[in-house]
Amino acid sequence: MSLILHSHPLASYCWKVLIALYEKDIPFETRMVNLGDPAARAAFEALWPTAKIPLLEDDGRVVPETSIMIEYIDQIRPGPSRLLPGTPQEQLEVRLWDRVFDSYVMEPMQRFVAQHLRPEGARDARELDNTRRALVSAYALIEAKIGERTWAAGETFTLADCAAAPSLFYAATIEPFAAGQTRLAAYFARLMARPSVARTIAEARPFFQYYPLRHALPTQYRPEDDNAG
Ligand SMILES: N[C@@H](CCC(=O)N[C@@H](CS)C(=O)NCC(=O)O)C(=O)O
Repeated sequence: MSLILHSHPLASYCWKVLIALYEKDIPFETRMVNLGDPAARAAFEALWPTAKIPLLEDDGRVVPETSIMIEYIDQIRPGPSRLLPGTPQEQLEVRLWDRVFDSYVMEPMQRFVAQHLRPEGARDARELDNTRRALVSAYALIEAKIGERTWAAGETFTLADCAAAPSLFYAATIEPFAAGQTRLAAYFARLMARPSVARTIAEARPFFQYYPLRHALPTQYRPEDDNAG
């Protein structure tokens, strides 16, 4: 086993897999991908045509798509605890919450941030509004359905929590949680305190200066220049 993660420190889907790798305490090598460089993009596309980051390689075997990467990691390193635990029925709950965070939090969050990578005059106001509303709906769903669980799918930290941490971290810079969303806020606080998540965010911190919504980051993560002002 020799794992290579093609990645970028600011990319939310890369965080999802980094969190899983840190949960498993598994050795891996990181290769920074610069999708803005045409030659680097072409070489990366040759590995897997979507050219999305991250991409995992294990001794030359290419493993695309973050949820599959995490299932793969869980199979090759079942300890110390499973990221897809339980019976096939229980695993459906984990996969459901992984899909909820990817489809209804990560996706609108990324579309909103993509608008902010454009010059101000070139932003699509309707897209900004739609993606913000999508986040409001997703927060309401999570608040209503998470119940008394410690983690998204139960009492064990799973694949679903790997998806939740980066998606909610960046989403909260766009749309803060509503005052009454106490379960969502408490779940988010547990995620941020998880060592694998805290480590991933700490490693990304030097790059936060390039995040277009950096002013909305929680104070402790804001680039130092921004805190001064
Ligand atoms: N469904 C993919 C989504 C990955 C994804 O969207 N990655 C983003 C970075 S967080 C990306 O590659 N964006 C660059 C692009 O779309 O060109 C997965 O789960 O692996």
